[in-house]
Amino acid sequence: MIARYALSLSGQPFESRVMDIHKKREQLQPWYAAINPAMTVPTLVHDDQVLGSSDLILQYLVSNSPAVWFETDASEAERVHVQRLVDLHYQFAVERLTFNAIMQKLPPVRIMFPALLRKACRELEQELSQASQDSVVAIRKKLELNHERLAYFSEPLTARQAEQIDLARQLVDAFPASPQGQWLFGELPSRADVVLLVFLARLNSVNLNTASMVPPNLAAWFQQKTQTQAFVDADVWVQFHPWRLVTHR
Ligand SMILES: N[C@@H](CCC(=O)N[C@@H](CS)C(=O)NCC(=O)O)C(=O)O
Repeated sequence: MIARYALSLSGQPFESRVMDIHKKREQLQPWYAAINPAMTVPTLVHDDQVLGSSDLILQYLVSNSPAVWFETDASEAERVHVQRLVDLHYQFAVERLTFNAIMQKLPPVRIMFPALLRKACRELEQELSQASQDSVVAIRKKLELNHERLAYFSEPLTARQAEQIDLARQLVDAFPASPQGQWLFGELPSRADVVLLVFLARLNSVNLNTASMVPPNLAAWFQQKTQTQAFVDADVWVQFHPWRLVTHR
């Protein structure tokens, strides 16, 4: 969603190739591993450049469409500020917040999600035994990540989500409480705008876009941005779509 929104804002035409990362696990297929050895989505391929994560895609788009972005003419201090906000955003484990919220809302998921993780581990163990040298490290990393997830998601739900909500509030608080113009730092978007708006969309989709979490001017700005063409074109989820998850769309 971050990559799509940044591409839309850049005004760069792009072709989207939706990956089924859950059921078919297309990210593990050799053709994809060849372009993205970490076997994660998203990937952007442009001319002879391959960008294998959303933060790299953001950086690439800023240097490729400089006229669009705040960073281009920003001072050193402003650039450092934007980078700090982007880094803080990437340090936040958004899937913990999301899955905790879903588990609170839909009790069967409390059983189903760890079961799916255990199944993914079994399949990854199998893939490991047939994996090429190149993919062994990435698959081991995925296994490790899934074991970490299993450990985290077996801690008591209420306490772990309370902690995550607290961290989410700290993250939102690090951003300016009011945009300075159309965007956080004036009339051009920065990478911080992109990650914050997508994060607010996620909060909204799990009913955490509340007055105690999001300052009123940011909440109004978010609502206004959701109505813009770039945001709509990027297909950023502002609501939780269980059916789209299940059908991998
Ligand atoms: N920091 C990376 C994270 C990428 C990532 O973990 N993507 C997840 C989906 S949101 C993924 O590909 N999961 C499938 C997998 O790891 O096998 C980025 O922002 O691009």
